[in-house]
Amino acid sequence: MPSVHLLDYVAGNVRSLVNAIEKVGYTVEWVRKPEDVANAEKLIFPGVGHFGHCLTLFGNGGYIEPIRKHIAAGKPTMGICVGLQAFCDSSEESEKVSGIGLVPGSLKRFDDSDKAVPHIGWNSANTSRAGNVTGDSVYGLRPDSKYYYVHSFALPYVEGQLESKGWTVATARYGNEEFVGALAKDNVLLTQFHPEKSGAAGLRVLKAFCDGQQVTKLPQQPSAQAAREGLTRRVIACLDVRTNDQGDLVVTKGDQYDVREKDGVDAGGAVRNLGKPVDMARKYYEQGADEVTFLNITSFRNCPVADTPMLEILRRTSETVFVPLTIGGGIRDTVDTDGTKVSALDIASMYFKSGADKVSIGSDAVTAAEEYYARGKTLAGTTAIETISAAYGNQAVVVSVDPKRQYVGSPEATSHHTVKSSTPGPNGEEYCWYACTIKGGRETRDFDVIQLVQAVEVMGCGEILLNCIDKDGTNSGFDLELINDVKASIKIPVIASSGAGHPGHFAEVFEKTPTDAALGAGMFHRGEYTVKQVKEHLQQQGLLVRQFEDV
Ligand code: 1PR
Repeated sequence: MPSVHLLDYVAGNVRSLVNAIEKVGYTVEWVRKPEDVANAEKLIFPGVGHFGHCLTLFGNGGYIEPIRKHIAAGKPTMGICVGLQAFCDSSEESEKVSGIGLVPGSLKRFDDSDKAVPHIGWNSANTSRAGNVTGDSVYGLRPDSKYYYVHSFALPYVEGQLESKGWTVATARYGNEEFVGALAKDNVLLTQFHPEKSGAAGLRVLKAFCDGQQVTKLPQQPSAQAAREGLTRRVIACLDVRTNDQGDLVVTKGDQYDVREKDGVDAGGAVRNLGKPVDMARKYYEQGADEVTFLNITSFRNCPVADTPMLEILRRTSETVFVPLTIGGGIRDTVDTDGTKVSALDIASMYFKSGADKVSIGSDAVTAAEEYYARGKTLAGTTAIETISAAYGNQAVVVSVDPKRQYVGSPEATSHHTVKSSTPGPNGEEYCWYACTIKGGRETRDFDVIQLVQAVEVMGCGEILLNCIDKDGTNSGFDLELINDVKASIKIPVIASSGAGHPGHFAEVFEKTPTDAALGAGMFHRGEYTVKQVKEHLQQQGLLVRQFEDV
């Protein structure tokens, strides 16, 4: 098999990229020191984390000159995400550090006054906006395809500026901001999006780069509808995974977090078994899920951390599922079966190496946030959220919230932040506050969801997975009041979860709240609806979605 070289200058979550490269028919050879660059023909530079951190490592490692030579020699070079940014002049993210300067321009942070930042999700990389109306596909990019982005800083698009220097530019739009989604010139391809996480559309770009196919003909000119720009509505399939009483890992689903069967032959306590995690993840990928989330809802207490069955599930899933994978459950400092201390960062690193793109933290985030307030809103620097986001970037850290409604007669009846609810409490109470819970809802804290999300945003969390125990498994729709309230209190993206029972609930949550994504579980697992049906429904309602593409 032919090979491509991958730059390994920092421990990153590059497993998915390796899988994607292998999927398009190449093997990976590693560049581990600057001298290795000379052995490379095709070189890929995966950008990790922070602009300044990335360039400092890169500069201190002695890579900049060898890479310049590699490019000057006309050899194929690709940069992904921060790997695109590093080739620009500079970035607002670290003003003291200079970029490589191959691409003129400076990266700016997205304006968060009217939208969530980071920009997470599927968006265009459309070369026709920037003047390519010839019907050509540059490095396999198509105007009607969508690609997975996750970043807070972007290169603003200024018409004609880069084109006048010989670059072909693919653009995307987030809110009112138009930015560079990809850039190509001769032997260089730079993508702000992650091709390895962009399904068939991304694999096509990766293959075109590896095969050296700079320009091909588009199979067809897309319709205006298909080439509509902007961030699509993200639909996530979530798999709650646990061991059943036979010791097998199964996908399960609770009713308000109770996963034991209540009727039928298994009534009286067996764990509800809805299928095999790897097979179900693949099925949802093929139905068009924009992301797949695994929540390990029980910890595997009798097993060494390194043998955690979730690692194997991730390894196998990431070989065939080329959309972002999130893993949650048990991400905290722990002690291994042999007594060794294992940090939350070590656990997260194992998951990233096995193919996860994000980790989701539940109980530990609540404890850390409570301590943050107890210290007078000062950061400890040692929490799971802080250490993992420092190493892998904020976008890699999700906080999963499990709130439960607490009804009160009036806002004065509690010190917590309340909402006026259209569904009164058992005694006719008109207000409620949302209490955080830990340990899968088993323990309720005197701490509200707004306190939690505001604290974890400061600590470096990049996204909130907002469950709601009252709604979980009810098929009665999302808790719109909760979602609106949380969205109004933070800038980072929110994934609405709990209560989806049919495609109309997805349309409702996107229309009646500013949520950034919506997640479903039970309705998909029970086979009542497919992700594809949800997307079709959203599209009929005029909402922009990504449809599954075949290779
Ligand atoms: O506390 O860091 O070890 O993480 C544990 C994780 O496991 C948390 O993310 C917590 O939400 C999750 N969890 C714990 N117990 C349960 C349970 O169900 N007994 N599942 C549980 C939470 C949330 C969603 C769910 C949606 C949508 N599940 O994944 O699937 O509510 O369901 P629906 O669409 O069917 O209504 P830590």
